[in-house]
Amino acid sequence: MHSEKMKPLTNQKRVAAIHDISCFGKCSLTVALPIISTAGIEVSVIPTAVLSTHTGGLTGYTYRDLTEDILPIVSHWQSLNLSFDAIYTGFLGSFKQLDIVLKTFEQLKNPDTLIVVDPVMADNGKLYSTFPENFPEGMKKLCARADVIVPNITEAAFLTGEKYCEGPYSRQVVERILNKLAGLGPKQVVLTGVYLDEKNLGAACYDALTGEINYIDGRRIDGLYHGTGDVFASALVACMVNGCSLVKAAEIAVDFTVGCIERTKKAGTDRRFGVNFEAGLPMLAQQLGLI
Ligand code: PXL
Repeated sequence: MHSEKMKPLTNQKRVAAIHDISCFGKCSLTVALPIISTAGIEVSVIPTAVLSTHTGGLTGYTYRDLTEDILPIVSHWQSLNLSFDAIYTGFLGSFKQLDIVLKTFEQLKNPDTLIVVDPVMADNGKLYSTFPENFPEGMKKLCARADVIVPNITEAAFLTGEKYCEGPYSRQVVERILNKLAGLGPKQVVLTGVYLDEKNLGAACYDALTGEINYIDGRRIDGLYHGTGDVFASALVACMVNGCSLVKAAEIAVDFTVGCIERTKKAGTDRRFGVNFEAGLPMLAQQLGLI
């Protein structure tokens, strides 16, 4: 007989994470894996591309597109009858992968699988250099199939046709964007990089079913810290799969991300090299009641 203590082991949750591997620079899978694992969740990965570094502010990176590997990986998984509590997508390696990832949803999801789409493609008003101009149009289809989408302000502008502008933002503008994003089809939206004044920055959450809007604030620290979108979305997924509500998950994820940025600012390391999320992992486990 198993003791009560054994239960969590048999009920361990499993997430499929579909992102690139940037070998250096702390983003995508190299942050999703440790952060979601910290929450006690098994992470299976489908790498979309392998790069020597991410593409933000760095040049000369290698780029191996893994488009042709995704469906064979999924087919093999299907033969093993694996089930996933969530599928979490981020940086994709090609335009063709948008349709392939849609197929992957069909093949791997069961009625209870949470689909979280981070429409990684742009920041600071600009589309990332690896994506063609029509990529946002294709990304809308992925957002339509998601339970939760996690765009930043720039990605939201590309997805809604709103003009990109820097903040502070009015609630009216934020709520118009949230409504348009919900109009793409996801059940819930977490818009990141939202600030209503110069001192605070965080996320705005929208639940399309209830119409509820929540603003979650953290301390605003000036400057662009690379990989923080992936750090935030990974923490959000970790919390939601552990049973947190959208708003509770966003609160923990904002706190976690702000902590990473503060630590990194204090250390004075190159902002392109990513944030120190590692030192925040024990606290994340504690907030989730795991230690
Ligand atoms: O953090 C988003 C991201 C993920 N993967 C790659 C990137 C970026 C952002 O620049 O270049 C390869």
